[in-house]
Amino acid sequence: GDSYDFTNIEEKWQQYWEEEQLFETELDPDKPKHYTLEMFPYPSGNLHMGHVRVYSIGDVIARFKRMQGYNVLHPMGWDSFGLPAENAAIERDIHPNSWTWDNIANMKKQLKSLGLSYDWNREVATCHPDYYKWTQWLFLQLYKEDLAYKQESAVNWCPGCETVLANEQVVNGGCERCDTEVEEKNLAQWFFKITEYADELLEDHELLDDWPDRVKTMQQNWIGRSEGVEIKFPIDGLDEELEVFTTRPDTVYGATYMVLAPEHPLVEELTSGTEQEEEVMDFVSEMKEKDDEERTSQESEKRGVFTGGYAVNPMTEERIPILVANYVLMSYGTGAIMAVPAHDQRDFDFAKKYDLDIRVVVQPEDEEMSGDTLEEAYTDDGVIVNSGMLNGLDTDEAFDKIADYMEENNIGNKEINYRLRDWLVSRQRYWGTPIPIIYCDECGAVPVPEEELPVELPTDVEITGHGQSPLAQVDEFVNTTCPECGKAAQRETDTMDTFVDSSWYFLRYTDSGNEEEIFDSKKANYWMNVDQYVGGIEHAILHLLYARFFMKFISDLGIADAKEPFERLLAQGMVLKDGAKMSKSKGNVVDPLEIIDNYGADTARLFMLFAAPPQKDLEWDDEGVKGASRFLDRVWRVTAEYTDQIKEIDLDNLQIDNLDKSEKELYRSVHLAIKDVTEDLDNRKQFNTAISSIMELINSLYQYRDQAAEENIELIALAVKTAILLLSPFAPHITEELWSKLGQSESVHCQEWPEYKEEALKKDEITIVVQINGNVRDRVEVAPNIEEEELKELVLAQDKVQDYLTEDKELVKTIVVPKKLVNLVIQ
Ligand code: ANZ
Ligand code: ZN
Repeated sequence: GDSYDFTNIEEKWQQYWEEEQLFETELDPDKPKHYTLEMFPYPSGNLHMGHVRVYSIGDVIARFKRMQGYNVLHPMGWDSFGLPAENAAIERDIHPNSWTWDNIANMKKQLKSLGLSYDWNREVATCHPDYYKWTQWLFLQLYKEDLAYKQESAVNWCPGCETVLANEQVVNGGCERCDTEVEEKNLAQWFFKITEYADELLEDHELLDDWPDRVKTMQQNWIGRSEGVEIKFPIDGLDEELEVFTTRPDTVYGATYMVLAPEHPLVEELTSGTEQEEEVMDFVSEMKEKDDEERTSQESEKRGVFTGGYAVNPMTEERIPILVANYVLMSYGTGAIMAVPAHDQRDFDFAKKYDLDIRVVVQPEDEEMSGDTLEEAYTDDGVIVNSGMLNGLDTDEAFDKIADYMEENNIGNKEINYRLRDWLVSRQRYWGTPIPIIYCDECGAVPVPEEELPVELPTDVEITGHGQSPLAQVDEFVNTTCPECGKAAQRETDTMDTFVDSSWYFLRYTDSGNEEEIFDSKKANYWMNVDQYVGGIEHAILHLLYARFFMKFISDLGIADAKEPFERLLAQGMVLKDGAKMSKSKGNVVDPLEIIDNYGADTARLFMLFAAPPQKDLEWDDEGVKGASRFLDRVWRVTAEYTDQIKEIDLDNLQIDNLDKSEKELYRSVHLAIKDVTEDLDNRKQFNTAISSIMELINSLYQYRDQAAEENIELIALAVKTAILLLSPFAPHITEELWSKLGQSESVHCQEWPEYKEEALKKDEITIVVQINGNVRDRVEVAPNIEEEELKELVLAQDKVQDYLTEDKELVKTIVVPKKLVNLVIQ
């Protein structure tokens, strides 16, 4: 017969879907909606296997939900601002604009060759003025609400190229391009106050039941909320106080020394003119060359020096030495700590090294501890000792008591600290969204009036990789007039972090053509939130946190109701080859286009979805690809064999009352497959086992064909059609072709998802184990309601049993355990 010519078939149906606008969606209040979204790609040039995987996963969900009767939104677009476009400009003298749009055109073609069910009408590209106009609009709203502000902050500066470097351009402390040692330089930069939403971002994890726990945990650690007390320690001989942040005020009686971060302003004050000055300043300048991570990493040794100064413990009036050390950071808390070596491991290690006092103030209820014999810090809860008014309390009670006492006596204040910092969004880059601010000598920073948006990115720019922000060199861009007073003024020349662009794109999809507003609230409220978001675990923190922050802000603006953007999150695993992530540098890349050319998109998709559950890493396997291809061939052949007969069949004529045994088995297989595939797709998102169930159905069909004395063509029609329907989300082209060959005029993707019948799942035979003298010798299949006498007779009639009932043996007893076993005692 005709074999499966995937090249022509796949192209034909892709064209058909496009012409018929099969996947274009409109708001429909009468239908339940489902919004499936995969993280949009950066248009780097070509699709890689990771893309194929994530987009195949999303496509299965979208197609399945559509067949289940949902009005499905499944859009696609481009995260198209960013550094690689500028690098291409420098290295190959291509304008970032044309580089980006060429890549978009190319990758769009590649996505289409995978047969993905996108509503391309809603396509967005973050580098398009129609899109970034609204990114700028959001910036202005944040500015209005005091959630965008400008402040000095350090950047990586390459003295060789005389330019600011992104973190990823700094390699081992040197410039990626010229290898010059990178310096820190302070620039006034824009920040978003994400910290204002820290608590809400934490609390609303509660709404995210269907997110992986590990993602929520990572976000939690990133936000890093700590409740504690800021305690003021008077400084001996100075009219000043040293403030420290501690989460363990209950251990204040155990503080035996204080530590300042090297950058702490008190360091100079305490040491200037003293004999310690030189040693301390040498230490400080050595530390300033290392970044926070290097200073505090587990491997780097704790080091410190004495400042010569003393603080007074406000609870004991004791004088305790003040040191400077590498393990305390200026960027957290107050940049200073009280050290309690008996109960903090970092302090313990440091105290051991420098022979400082270790004083136990918490111990387990049934054990006495001493600082002299302690081998590591005791960090668990326990009973307070050696602590005046706190003695005998447990740690929690002591926390509350001392915190209240300190507040009442003006010794300290309860504080909540966050590890999370405000979001630095300024980039000294060309290929990004211009920040819509104008600087006027008279009026200061003035927001660009909304009706003047977008502030367009000029195209005539020289990108050399040298000098300040490229936009600063474009006079026609920079020079403008003040919106307030009309005098000459200058535009901001920084652009925004590309994470800003991707923090709200899911909302724009709901109304991407809107020229009047960021989106129509009615549409956003109909579609949001995203029911299923699919993407890489590498975005577990930043992108997902920023998107959640923007959603909350937009919700507070009153233009959308949703508080959370993504209802369910699926973090897909990586695509590996030979045990390693596919990457150019490892030379282990398999090109998706080659696989599509050689095997077809359906095979590529099916392999990806079958080889591993979506959340797990997937090992590329050429044999697996061939296996997927053979399976599709099997479906093709068995359908082809019956096509002419099935075409004539009306499934309503299927009689199920008088099916014989093999018919019943096939009938049961059909419904079992429906049940398993539906549950795997709906709840568990286990596409690999869903595909196995379809394979089992096809096997049953072949088995039936080989065994049936007389073929029940209605039943075969049911099995074939069901298999095609179940397979259609995974392999959309071949199923569309087979469906049309069966004489159907409407797309397989517009069919209703089949439903299983509970009664069809019942196995109407049970297996009874036959034992002779307690040993299993045989099994028989019987009706579940068989009479005991009938069962005995049947068992005795079995050949294997007869073999044991030789002339010299006698059956002395028959024991029947209903529905399970028959034991024959023979002597
Ligand atoms: C005394 C103490 C006793 C502490 C004890 C801990 C255990 P989290 O939970 O991460 O907020 N700390 C405070 N500021 C610091 C800084 N700038 N650099 C390094 N360490 C700093 O941690 C808070 C604890 O980390 C604080 O509580 C402080 O040590 C330390 F048995 O104070 B603790
Ligand atoms: Zn002005």
